[in-house]
Amino acid sequence: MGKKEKAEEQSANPLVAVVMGSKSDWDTMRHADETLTEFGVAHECRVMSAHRSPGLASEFASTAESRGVEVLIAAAGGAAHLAGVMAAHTTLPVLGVPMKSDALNGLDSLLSTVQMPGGIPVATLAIGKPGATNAALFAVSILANSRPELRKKLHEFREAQEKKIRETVL
Ligand code: RP5
Repeated sequence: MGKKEKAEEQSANPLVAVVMGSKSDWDTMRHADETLTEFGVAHECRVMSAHRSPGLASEFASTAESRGVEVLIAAAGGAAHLAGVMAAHTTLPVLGVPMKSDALNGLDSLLSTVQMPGGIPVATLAIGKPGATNAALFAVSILANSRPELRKKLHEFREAQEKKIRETVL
């Protein structure tokens, strides 16, 4: 199967939805996309904004569960309300990824994403690329609770990661 066909197969009936506030977030969020692809998890990536397209954002989150999505990853920068808005409209787990911003280096995004009021949780990851990668790994970890093949892949991933460190020669 070619790369394009594989990507098409993975975006049919997505288990994970990766949403971001702007196309400018893609360079960071492609790391979440790549990680989910590596684990063979069906997912979709979409741009929507809590502020610029509020109708789309609320509609997307409200219908995610009925479409078979099990985990939402939401990335935004600055006044980063996308993950919170997603969480307000669904009881699916929402993983927030704060984008590094020009003005405050992502501290604004981090605080906007993490400081949710009690009752509407957003699990917030690190700012930028590590957050994007870890959000995908966290999503895999959630899905792996009921999918032994994913649990096995996660163990193999960790083993390979450790092997690489052990074999590092300076
Ligand atoms: C947020 O504003 C986006 O998530 C992005 O991180 C930031 C800047 O967006 P653009 O002005 O580049 O579209 O909504």
